[in-house]
Amino acid sequence: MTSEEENALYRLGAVRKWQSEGPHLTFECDGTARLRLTVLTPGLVRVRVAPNGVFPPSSSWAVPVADETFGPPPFQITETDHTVTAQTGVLTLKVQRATSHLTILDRTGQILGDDAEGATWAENGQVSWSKRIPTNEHYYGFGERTGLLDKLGRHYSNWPVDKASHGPATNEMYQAIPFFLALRPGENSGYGLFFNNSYRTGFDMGYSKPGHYFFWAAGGFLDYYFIYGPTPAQIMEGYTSLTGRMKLPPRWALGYQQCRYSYTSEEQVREVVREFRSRNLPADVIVLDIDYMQGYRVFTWDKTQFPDPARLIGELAEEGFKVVTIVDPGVKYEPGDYPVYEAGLKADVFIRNPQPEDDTKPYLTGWVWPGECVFPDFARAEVRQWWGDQHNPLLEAGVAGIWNDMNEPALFAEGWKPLDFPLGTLVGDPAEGGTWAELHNLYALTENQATEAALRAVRPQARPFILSRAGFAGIQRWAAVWTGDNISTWEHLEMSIPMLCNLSLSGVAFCGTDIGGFIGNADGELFTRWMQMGVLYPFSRGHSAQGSERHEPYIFGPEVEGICRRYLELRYRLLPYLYTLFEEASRTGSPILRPLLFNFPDDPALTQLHDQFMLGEALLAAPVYAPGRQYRYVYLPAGVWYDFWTAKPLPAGQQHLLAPTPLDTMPLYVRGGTILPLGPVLQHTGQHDPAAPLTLAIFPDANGQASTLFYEDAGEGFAYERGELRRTAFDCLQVDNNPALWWVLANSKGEYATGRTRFVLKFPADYRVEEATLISEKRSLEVSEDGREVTVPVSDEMKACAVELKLVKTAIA
Ligand code: MIG
Repeated sequence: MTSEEENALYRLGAVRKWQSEGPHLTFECDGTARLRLTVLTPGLVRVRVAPNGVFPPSSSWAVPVADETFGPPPFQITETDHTVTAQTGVLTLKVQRATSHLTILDRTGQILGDDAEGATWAENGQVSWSKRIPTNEHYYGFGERTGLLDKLGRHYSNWPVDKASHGPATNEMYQAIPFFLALRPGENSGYGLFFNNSYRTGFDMGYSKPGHYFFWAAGGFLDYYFIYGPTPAQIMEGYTSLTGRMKLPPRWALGYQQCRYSYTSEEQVREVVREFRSRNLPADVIVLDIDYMQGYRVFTWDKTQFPDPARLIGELAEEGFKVVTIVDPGVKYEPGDYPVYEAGLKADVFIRNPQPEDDTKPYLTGWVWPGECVFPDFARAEVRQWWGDQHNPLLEAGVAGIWNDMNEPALFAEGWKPLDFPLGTLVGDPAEGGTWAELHNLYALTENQATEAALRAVRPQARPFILSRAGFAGIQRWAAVWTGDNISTWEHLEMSIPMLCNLSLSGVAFCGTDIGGFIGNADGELFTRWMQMGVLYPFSRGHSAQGSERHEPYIFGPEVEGICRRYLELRYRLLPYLYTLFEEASRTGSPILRPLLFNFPDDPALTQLHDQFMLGEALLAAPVYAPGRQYRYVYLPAGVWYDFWTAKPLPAGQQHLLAPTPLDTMPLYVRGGTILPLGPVLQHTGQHDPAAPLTLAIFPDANGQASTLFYEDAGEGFAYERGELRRTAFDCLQVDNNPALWWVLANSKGEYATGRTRFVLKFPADYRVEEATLISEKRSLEVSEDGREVTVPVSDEMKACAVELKLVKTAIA
């Protein structure tokens, strides 16, 4: 900020009077300034300051739900000479009369958010808000961020940019999500803060002033949502109740996807598909990068290299492959010759140049792959409609999903110097008077909204799959996200864990990084380790840059190929579990991939742990991210744990163990108390067969109990929204505290007829089943020779069943 003289700074000052109306508690402060607290739910409070007394609109691009939709929850107001206090039942909101500063406390009186300088605003439009950092508070989320997990002491700004070859110290990335979680491990304290402002914003978490954090914006409103936890899961539920949740994707999008910049011809595409299938490397998708287009003109096909896209896509479908194509927002500026440009010109959809050089070029331009380009103004509804319609040549050919790249937007001046549009450029609905300063951050969000509408319109029965590089808070409503142009190095492999953890904690559950690394060349070892980790990314896609060596899993020789096959098979076996996690994320906003502290917020040892992650509640991965590693340390939190690969129990948790990590092994653990639903190995999700036996791998906790809530539906379409789904609670428990007598119970709800006819109960290595009976039919069940598997046939209509087991716990080597 400039000196105070040139740029006078203002604050709220003293409370003159206050009034409450519905969910709002409004304070009239010095001059025209007002402070408003809006209690949306007892744990969710919107806090706004209006310097001129006029508050921002009730909803925004990021938060489409209006305040009114929450319905006013009751809160009680008490006053003293010094304070005005609202009690919501969960939170205490205390405003100091002298300063209008706000302190938020939980039920036990613990201070959560505590204004230091509070809100300030400056002559030049900058706004900021500062609060105190309590001892032992740590910060997570912040969108797409490089570096380590915990962001205490860091500072960041939010402005999507094309940041190829980012490193640990990079600030702005492709995604801008002004949201964070504040957690105090072990102290049952946690909240989230969403700064509802689409201008360039920033967070300074004790970097400039130890003991204080502040958030600022270059313009716009002082408007944030305070989202009480205290658990990370509750915070994510609250945050996504505002900014929205991922919609349940089609099952095929959970399969492995293979990409390269680029597969440049039909023949190359066929060859890659042949290699995958002939080598039994499971995969669902092949991705076409920019070279499928004619001269990089968006929404065209290069008819020399791809003479008959519909036929090609049809052939690939027979092999169980879907096609996803890249789309760039820049439209080649090509008067006369390019129908997309001509149509856009006619419909007046491009971002206008406030000072055009001459009448023939009323639009702002920038250089991208096709040369000079113009850019649709996605903040206008009619432009989104127009853009959606342009997808027809792709969708008619049978393209299954869209990959929105370069949508920060990335553009260049002649000579490939990075460029941005002037901040004062008028964009969006003219009635709203929006400028590029306000709408730049929303460019990708609104583009993806257009893409999703187009996919829904053309294929009303298909769930859209969209992948986006840039985005803003709420991007999860429309698209999956990958972390852009990473590098084929061990450092980038390691960094992908905290990056995806923080992105996941920013509402983006469907996320991944380029497996193998995009820029540069992975060797076989790096590629192997990346594949081991990457099959657990929610979005699992291999990719590599133009000019790099090929990066398909069969390129590096038989050893690497064999290991990759085993891990791709692991992903496909995990699909029943993964799909359940996706459904949960779409309903509650829980991340799929998460840092351990998400599941164990009470364990202070996890505050900074960046090199392990959880997949849901049940799986803990400790990948290898350095060359030549024969062992790695693994931290297991409290509880009972099992080695996934051997199903052997491990020494009690809350300590480190040293895990052997030969090249073919990524340490993977299962938390005691869970039942892991596993499917058979598939080559692609088209082979999904609900009648195939579902393996229920049982991992008992210390009391001999385990459970899961397993989700199924058709994997495509929207019938699940009308109840065609099935949730089955599987519970395993000891009967009468008798360690030798167990029941496994299954109880289904929902209308989806699975046709499932068999379950296989599978026990850890230290158990032996001696006898198993299907209780309802008093029928004894088949037990495998090693005593660890019991096959349970169930009839189609059966929604509940119970199996009684007599088993012994054995000593194992
Ligand atoms: O680097 O379309 O991040 O995944 O392969 C140039 C070509 C533009 C950037 C994307 C990358 C993609 C590439 N694109």
